[in-house]
Amino acid sequence: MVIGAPDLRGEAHLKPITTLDQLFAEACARGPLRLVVAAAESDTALAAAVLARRRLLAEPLLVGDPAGLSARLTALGEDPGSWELHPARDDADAARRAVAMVRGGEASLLMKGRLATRELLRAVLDRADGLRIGQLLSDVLVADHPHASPPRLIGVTDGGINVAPTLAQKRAIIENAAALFRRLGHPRPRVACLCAFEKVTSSMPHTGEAAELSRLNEAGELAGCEVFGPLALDNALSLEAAVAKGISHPVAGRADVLLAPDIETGNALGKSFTWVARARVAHVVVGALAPVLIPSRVEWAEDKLLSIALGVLAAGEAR
Ligand code: COD
Repeated sequence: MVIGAPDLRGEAHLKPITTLDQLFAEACARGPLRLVVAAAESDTALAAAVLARRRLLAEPLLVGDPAGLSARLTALGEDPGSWELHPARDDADAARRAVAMVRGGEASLLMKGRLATRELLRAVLDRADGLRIGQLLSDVLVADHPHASPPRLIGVTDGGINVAPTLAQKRAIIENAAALFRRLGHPRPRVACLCAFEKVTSSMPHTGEAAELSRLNEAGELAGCEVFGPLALDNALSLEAAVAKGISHPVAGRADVLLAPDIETGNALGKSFTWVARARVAHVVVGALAPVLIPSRVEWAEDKLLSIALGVLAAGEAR
């Protein structure tokens, strides 16, 4: 099987997915996809891989130390003999091998196990042997809106890769997230450019960039989504807050995706679902030859499973 670039720009073919439960069910209906786990000696990554295999969401291939992996699989109630294990010398070797398996068409999805995110990303970004397709790579996190009626998802981007995105990079990050949301059945996702304040002010440079991104969208130069900013978190997510501030725009109070101004904001916002609200999340890196999952080592197995589901939908490839 040869894997083409994931067509994240294609039209949506399904009813909008508005909850993580729907997302999981839809992904299970599309699977299984071959998933390679780099340095798979992580209890939560392995537990997620086991569950994904049992739910026919993924066919995992594990790269790491076969003896250690076999022992962990046995402890999880699995027969290691029924698993595809690929030896690696160390974490860097595991990253390279896992990336090569995606390049070679043996896997359609890549997930980080025990190794550091940077180590996997360096293999993914390698000019000669990585997974670049000429686009910016960015991470998109998806969570249930905790109190929206009717239910809806919230996207947060980019809390995982681009540290201090330039205006051009913010634009590419929006395009990536909007394309993923179209894949989830939202034909014209609403993107809020998140700032600390809803007016342009020279003391907060991100507000000016947010206004410029809105302008580009209005001018048709940033298409396939509705972009507005600057917006603060309250008036991005709550119609009541937007009305109270006198902001009237289709994105205000109804944002599907929150564009974070920098990695710190995106990362903290994403993690606040887990560590403040105890809510589930899924996240995926898009813009590469195949979706890449970079869950933190302390992320719950259930969230890693949801990320695999999101990756399956991002890949959009059923076998
Ligand atoms: N998309 C496409 N190409 C990229 C990207 C990207 N997002 N980032 C870098 N590149 C390309 C550059 O154009 C260049 O050609 C090459 O990759 C190397 O770029 P550098 O010099 O910036 O590369 P690194 O290795 O110093 O940094 C790239 C990382 C992605 C590793 C870096 O940005 C990073 O550490 N990001 C944070 C990752 C992380 O730790 N996340 C977890 C906690 S938030």
